[in-house]
Amino acid sequence: MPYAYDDQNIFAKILRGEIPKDTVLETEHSLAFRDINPQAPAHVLVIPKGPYVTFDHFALEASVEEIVDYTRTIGAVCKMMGVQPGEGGAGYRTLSNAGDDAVQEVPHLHVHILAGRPLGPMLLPARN
Ligand code: DGP
Repeated sequence: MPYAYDDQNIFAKILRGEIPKDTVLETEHSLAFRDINPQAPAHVLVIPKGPYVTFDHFALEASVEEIVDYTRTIGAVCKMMGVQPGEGGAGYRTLSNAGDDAVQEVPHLHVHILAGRPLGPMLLPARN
């Protein structure tokens, strides 16, 4: 089933300026802003401005220009945060939740960039 984009989701409202945001970086096709409920000392969300629900949706349907802009924006935010391991930073984690199993709360693609403390193992141990 193709993705249906809900333009009433909270990030669509942020993009339209209906809800305040703490902007880190804005480009032609992307927006980076601080997470309202940070899970690490530094926690930034990067979203495309286009109506994409998940990473796979974006990766398969976005234009080359959007993909390049979005990828470069994630890199630029890592640079601004000073977390690049190749530049003496202590590292970071990017993650993007998609769908029910991953507990995606907001149905607009967002990559989390988490940093500022040891982030532990990639996933919690399985409960089954
Ligand atoms: P996820 O579970 O991956 O869909 O994470 C959604 C994230 O969005 C979560 O870490 C909290 C954040 N969030 C939800 N509402 C808002 C909001 O209104 N403003 C900001 N800045 N972040 C929000």
